Amino acid sequence: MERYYQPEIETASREQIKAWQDERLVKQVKHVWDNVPYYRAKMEKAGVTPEDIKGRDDLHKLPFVTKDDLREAYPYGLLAKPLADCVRIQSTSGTTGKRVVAFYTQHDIDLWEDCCARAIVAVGGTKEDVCQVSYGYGLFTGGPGLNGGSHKVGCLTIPTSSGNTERQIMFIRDLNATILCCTPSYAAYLGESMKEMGLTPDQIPLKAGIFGAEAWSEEMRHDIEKTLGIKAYDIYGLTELSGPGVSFECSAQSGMHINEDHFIAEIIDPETGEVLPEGSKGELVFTSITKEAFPLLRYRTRDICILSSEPCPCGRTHIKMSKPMGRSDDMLIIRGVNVFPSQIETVLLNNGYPANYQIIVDRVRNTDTLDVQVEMTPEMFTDNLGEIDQRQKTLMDSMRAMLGITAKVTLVAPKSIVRSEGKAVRVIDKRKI
Ligand code: DLL
Repeated sequence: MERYYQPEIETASREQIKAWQDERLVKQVKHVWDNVPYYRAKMEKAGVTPEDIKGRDDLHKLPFVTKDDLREAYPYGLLAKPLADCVRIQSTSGTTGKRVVAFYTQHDIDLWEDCCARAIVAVGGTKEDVCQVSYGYGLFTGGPGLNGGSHKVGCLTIPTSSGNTERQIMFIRDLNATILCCTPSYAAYLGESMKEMGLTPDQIPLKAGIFGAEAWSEEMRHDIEKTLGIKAYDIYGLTELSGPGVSFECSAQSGMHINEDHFIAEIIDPETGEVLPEGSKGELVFTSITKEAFPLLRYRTRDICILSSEPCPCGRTHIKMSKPMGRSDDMLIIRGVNVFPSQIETVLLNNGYPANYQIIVDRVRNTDTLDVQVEMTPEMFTDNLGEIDQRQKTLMDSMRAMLGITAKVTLVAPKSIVRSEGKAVRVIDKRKI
């Protein structure tokens, strides 16, 4: 029997969901108009006032918000509540050096954790379960979000955070973890490590996994399910909207239900901004209708996907989104961490290198690798290998500080990276996802 965390919401009629969205949107637009001068200016420029927005059918009248707006308004420009009412920030990389900082009131955190709790119950989680949260804790939303959701469900929560594979496996086995939350690539890696230790799926107590923060294929799902002996479910979200739990998979494992009582989803043509009919492939745009501290109206996620309101056998009535099929910008997700080529470029320029570089991304044994090849200037070029080695180390340290993950940096001879006739080919992504 399908179980729900908030049945009256998760199985509400479409009319009820629309009524919630209409009412909450009107309130939200007034909230940002009254409290966020940046928004008011944007709306005035677009010629819209709160009176023009009577419900979700008027949503298209509002201007889009993009990552550029977040950068421009950094850090407090989009804050809609006094700082004294905020209790937390979470953060992720922005398009250049500036990070995205999202603020939360206690109420925002409460609703976010409800969304994560819905995801845990959807995979069969109850208070009898032991939930190991192996997403990173800290500024990244994965750990804190699922941790909060797991508490709400009443699971025994193991906050291992990411890394230290031996310890992860020890806790899974010794504490009989039944639900694992981490990135799909880390789940695959844990699976392989356990297989190498000679563990068969029936010796692993896990029964379900909640994996997201990066793209993963159906093949990868089958591999993970086989090695760990579990059902593997997808979860989607982004820091700007709260974090994981914007949408989540149910027992049907075919698309993720968007928590429509908190987020209104639209699909647009990334080139023209035109709203596309249901079933079209396009860029996902979200409006957060319940967030107090950091509400975003028509936020362009850059994720490409398809929406469907086909009835779902699980009984949930909220619309489903497909797995993201790519992005309409150049953001890469490496080991679950968002990386923009422009961040790498900034590090190079700050360290006195010309912007002749190539980023090579691959997936080796289910783990993403990031190699950056950087051309030296003729003045830097030397046959002193020790000096080159030192330069590479310095660059790797700066990259780690900027990106939050380790990149392998290789310095190459001047003019050795092939010049392209058109746009420079900065990124070679060899991963087959
Ligand atoms: O990745 C939040 C999250 C944490 C989601 C844990 C799921 C689990 P950000 O770091 O802000 O937030 O990155 C957001 O990651 O726009 C997508 O491009 C990508 N992404 C997130 N979930 C998925 C997924 C978290 N299930 C960006 N499949 C988003 C594919 C995903 N891509």
